[in-house]
Amino acid sequence: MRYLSGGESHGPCLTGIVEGLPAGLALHTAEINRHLQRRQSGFGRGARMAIEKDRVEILSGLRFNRTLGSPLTLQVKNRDWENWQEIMAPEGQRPPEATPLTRPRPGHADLAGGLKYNHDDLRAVLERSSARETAMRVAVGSVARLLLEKYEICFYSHVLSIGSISVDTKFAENVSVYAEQIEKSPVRCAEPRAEEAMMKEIEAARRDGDTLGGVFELVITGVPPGLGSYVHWDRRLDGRLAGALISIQGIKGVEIGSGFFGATLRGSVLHDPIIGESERGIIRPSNRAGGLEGGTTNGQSLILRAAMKPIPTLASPLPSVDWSTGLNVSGAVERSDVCAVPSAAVVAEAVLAWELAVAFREKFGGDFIEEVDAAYSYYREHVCRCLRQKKD
Ligand code: EPS
Repeated sequence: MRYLSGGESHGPCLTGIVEGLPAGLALHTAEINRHLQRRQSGFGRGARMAIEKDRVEILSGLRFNRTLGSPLTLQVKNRDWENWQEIMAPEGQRPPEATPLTRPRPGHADLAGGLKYNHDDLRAVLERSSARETAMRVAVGSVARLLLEKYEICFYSHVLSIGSISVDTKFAENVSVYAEQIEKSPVRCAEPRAEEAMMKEIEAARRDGDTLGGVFELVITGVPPGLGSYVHWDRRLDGRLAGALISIQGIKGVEIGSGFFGATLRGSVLHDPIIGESERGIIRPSNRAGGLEGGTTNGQSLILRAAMKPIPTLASPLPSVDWSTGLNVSGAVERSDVCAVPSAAVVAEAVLAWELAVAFREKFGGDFIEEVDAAYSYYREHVCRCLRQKKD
């Protein structure tokens, strides 16, 4: 499976084309829209989210709620386009009242992008580097997720910290139990004490013209063993999942399982024993590996964490240099979010769903959904047989 996406933040729409889905997969846009809505919510978002009401339209590859096996074209319109039609016009000239953006914001793509593509107006960089692009990633990832959910693979995400405020570890360890609470929380946090403190911290940053980052965690349950492979570096699923996470705007760190903490432990403490039991066959009493060994899923839940830096657009900007005059100035001030960590967690679910679905398709193949079903059940039976055979 593969996909491409296009679209500027204040252009008419975002577009995605997904190729390689099996024919016959049930698909309802309501489910994609539900995830688009989840991405838009969260305490700390800016005024743009009050304008947008992201909804997907399917332009090809679907008939009567079943995929056709042909490319699936998705579109999410930008409501804000109405206010930007002249500034973002695909043809004609820049209107005289549209001042070019020439003060690159430290931490944003502005300077590196301006150098790379030789843009005199850095708006040309901002428009595509903006996290607006993640709306299409969520739409595409939600299609992949529908495929995986058919095989009872479930996705959870929650926020572990915002700024200096962290949740109690018991919440991190029982994410599925707290799923409902997390969905209701404006900061995707199950612990009321931390939720309140996080919101206060975001409010304080907003008052100071500042921004906040944080850490979120993803747990994916029901993953069969054997997705990805150890046989070649680019087939190792840990690399592909970590790459997908770190490609989300603002993500600066990724951990799998025990991650950096695991590096402080001895091997005898860190690694998850393999135990044979007469009732259950082979079991793993712990999951510090985060569900991945040798770049391959091992049948346990996937556990990943990602660290997001504070958003670089600051109402009280840092020093910068004017791109057109070379003079010392302050970075550009644009309408922006104060904290988008809860939204980034939803985006992360989607990008992981995509990578996992790609690996799932590699393993189980099939041009139509019944073929996938057959390959999947054959393999499940094989795995159960193997694990049950081995006893104490
Ligand atoms: C973003 C700036 C803001 C955010 C945007 C990401 O947009 P605007 O400049 O239009 O106010 O709202 O995020 C989204 C539009 C979105 O859908 O997530 C940025 O500069 O990266």
